Formats: sequence, C-alpha cells, structure tokens
Amino acid sequence: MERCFVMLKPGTVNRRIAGEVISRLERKGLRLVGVKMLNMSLELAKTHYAEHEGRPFYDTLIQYITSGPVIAMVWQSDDCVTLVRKLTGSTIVTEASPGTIRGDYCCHTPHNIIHASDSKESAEREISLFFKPEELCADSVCVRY
Ligand code: 3AN
Repeated sequence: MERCFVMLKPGTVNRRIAGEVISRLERKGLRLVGVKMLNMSLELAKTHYAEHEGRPFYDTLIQYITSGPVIAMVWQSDDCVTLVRKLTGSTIVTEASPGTIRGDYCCHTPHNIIHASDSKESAEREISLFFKPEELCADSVCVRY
C-alpha cells in the first residue's frame, strides 16, 4: 500500500470547497488515514517547498500557503501517488483537463488549490513534516475497496 500527502491550500478552505475536493478522493476509493487543519508556519512552508527556492513564483507561493489555514491529509491505496496526481490534474491550470480537481476548480496557477506529492519518496518526506506516526490510522482494519 502506498501513501500520498495531500494538502488543500488556503483558498480551498476560504471558498468552502474542501468537502467537494475530499469527496472526489473518497469517491475514487482512496482511503483517508490522516487529517489535520493548521496554519503553516513560515519555517514549515519553507521546508515543505525547499525545492522551489529561487524560482520566480517562490515568494508568492510561500505568502499564499501561509495566508490562512490548510488541510493536510494522508491518503492510502495501491499506486496512491499516481492516482492522486491524475485526479489533481496539471500544475499549470491552463493545462489541467476538465474533470480534474485543478481543471474544475481553479483558474490561476499560483492558487491551484491543492498540493499532492509527486513521488513515493516525496510523499514520505512530506508526511513526516506534517504528521507523527501515531497520528495516522493506517493500521486499523477496514474493507479496502
Ligand atoms: P505540484 O504542486 O503540481 O507538484 P510544483 O511542486 O512544481 O507543482 O509547484 C508547487 C506549487 O508552486 C504549485 N502547486 C503552484 O502553486 C506553484 N507553481 C508551480 N509552478 C508555477 C508557475 N509556473 N507559476 C506560478 N506558480 C507555480
């Protein structure tokens, strides 16, 4: 079973569409194993987005992600990262297909409403930034699909 870190950005909470976005992931059959709402500190934002430091959109990204509460989640399934990235759609909103989360809910790339890990390795790094192992419910018994 693979895990993917997903974060609903401040605009998603502000626009009251968090439930709709979460529903899409649930409807696919992915399993939610961890969730928390928080205001990201500047330090956490910079650590999370360290790979983008120096890019033209970096300052905007840090400012946006710390501008209000986010909803951090861990989802689990076989091939979870690939499945979540397909549901999420392209980073650049003009390339995000209708039917994907970004394709349906946003029109501005810096505010593209959702973050999803881009690899299994990134997922594990990001999960450990936001969650302690005991905050995840991955080991409880339940029907998988
Ligand atoms: P993704 O979130 O799809 O993995 P990344 O990691 O390349 O994409 O980018 C992180 C975030 O930085 C994006 N979610 C978006 O908010 C912002 N971003 C990425 N590329 C651009 C860009 N070309 N212009 C503006 N913002 C961008």
